[in-house]
Amino acid sequence: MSRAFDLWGVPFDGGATLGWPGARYAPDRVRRALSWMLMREEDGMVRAVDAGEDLPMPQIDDRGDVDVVPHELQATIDATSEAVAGSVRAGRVPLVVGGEDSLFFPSVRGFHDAVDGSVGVIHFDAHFDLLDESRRQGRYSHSSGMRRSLELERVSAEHCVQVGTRTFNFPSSAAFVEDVGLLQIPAVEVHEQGVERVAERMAERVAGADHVFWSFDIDVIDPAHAPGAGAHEPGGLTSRQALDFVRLLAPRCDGFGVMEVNPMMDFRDMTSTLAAYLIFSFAVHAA
Ligand SMILES: [Mn+2]
Repeated sequence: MSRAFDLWGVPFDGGATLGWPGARYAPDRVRRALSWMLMREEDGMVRAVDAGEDLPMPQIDDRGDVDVVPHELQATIDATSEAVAGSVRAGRVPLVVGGEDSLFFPSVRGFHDAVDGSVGVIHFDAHFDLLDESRRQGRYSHSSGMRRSLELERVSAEHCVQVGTRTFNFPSSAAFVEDVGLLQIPAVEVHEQGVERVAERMAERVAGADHVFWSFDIDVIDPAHAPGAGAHEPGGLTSRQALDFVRLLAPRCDGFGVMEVNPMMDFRDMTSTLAAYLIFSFAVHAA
């Protein structure tokens, strides 16, 4: 049985309390880049060159943009959760294009609220996103998505994994990872162990979850491959590694969100283009 997909844009960057705003422009640019892949269809098939086979063209319905409220974070968060939940309840796989990473939590929440059973979260990010409420960033910023997701009733740390973390972060966030038993696979380990081994570890991690949502902050990719991000952390994944992860793990996932693509920091749309490839690859291999 093949699965169908709903594409949602969330043109909002009001939760970018650190780093650069501009992710509100991502949905339009990513949609434009997607057309390059969509035109490869022949008789309902597309050649998946990396996989070495012809595969069915995924059925992606562009649902347009979520009805964001640019000056109101909470209303935007709620609208995003509703959009995602609506797609999941309709039996469709949501593909979310942020927006900055404050849309990570409402995406997971909408997904969680629309399913029964346990929910696993795959979180690709240079950062931990484990901040608790603070005066500077509030409760629902682009730095707290994983923390808030772990508070959802049927999300447990044992089914969650963070991949691609690197450079420097808060000691208190690292202590939180230990306390709750979250698995973190830093970028260093991805480079040391290779994509296939890490993908196996991830699959084991989410094996016990009834449903899996994958949130992909584009800054998990090295700035050399993805300059159009909300912040630059050197030493990240390559675009090749990212596409390989998506090809290997998409079949195990039931929702996908790409966050933090920032066209204002981008170079000739190369990051929006990569985001479109990640989304399209996810749909091809998750279908
Ligand atoms: Mn990040």
